[in-house]
Amino acid sequence: EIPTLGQLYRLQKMGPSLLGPFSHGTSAYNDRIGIIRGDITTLAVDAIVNAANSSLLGGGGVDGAIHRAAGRELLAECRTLDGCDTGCSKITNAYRLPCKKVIHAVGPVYSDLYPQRCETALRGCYQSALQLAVQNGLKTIAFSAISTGIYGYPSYDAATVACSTVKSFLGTEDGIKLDKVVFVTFEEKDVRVYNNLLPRFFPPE
Ligand code: AR6
Repeated sequence: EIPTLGQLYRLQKMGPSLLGPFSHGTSAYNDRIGIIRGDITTLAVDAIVNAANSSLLGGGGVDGAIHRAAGRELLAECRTLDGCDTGCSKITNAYRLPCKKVIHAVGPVYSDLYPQRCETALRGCYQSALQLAVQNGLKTIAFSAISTGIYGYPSYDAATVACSTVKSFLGTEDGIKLDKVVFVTFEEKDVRVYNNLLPRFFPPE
């Protein structure tokens, strides 16, 4: 049974600095999963996950917002990384951002001709970002809705991949090392989709 949006989650408008929403838990159902609506660049988590492109040299959307907020040093570090393959992630410092690290994941450009290939790549983004967080001793990670903007991945399908990959990972030996995974929604369509899917993937314990 899926509770209504209002019953389930307190969607929070983010202020510039926060630990509050994370320590209180943003979800009524699972204290390791959170959902927030707002600008990912304001989150004081250990790592935020950028929806980058394979050059890692910045762009529009959330990538543009992250580079603007982090400052030029981020671009300078990204230049040393030699790009990143689709479905993979690389980690950098966060410079002027309130988080500790930025994980740059390169999502697929969606194509209905190759839905399976897109799904595999998107899964790879979440999996590799989670792995990088653990390898770097990070405990809290916030994901942007990778590929669902400029890259055109249907929101519902993308959120399904996000939830299922996170759920599997949290159950592994590495996954135990993470305290919290937050899904950051920005547009209304993604809010609706996550409010529908989260209680199904992360039911009350
Ligand atoms: N905070 C959180 N989420 C955001 C923000 C923000 N400040 N701004 C946008 N979103 P997109 P993609 C959401 O287009 O589809 C760039 O040019 C947005 O509503 O940023 O993976 C890169 O360089 C959407 O749900 O990323 C690549 O070339 C989600 O972030 C290309 O876009 C992702 O949308 C990547 O496209």
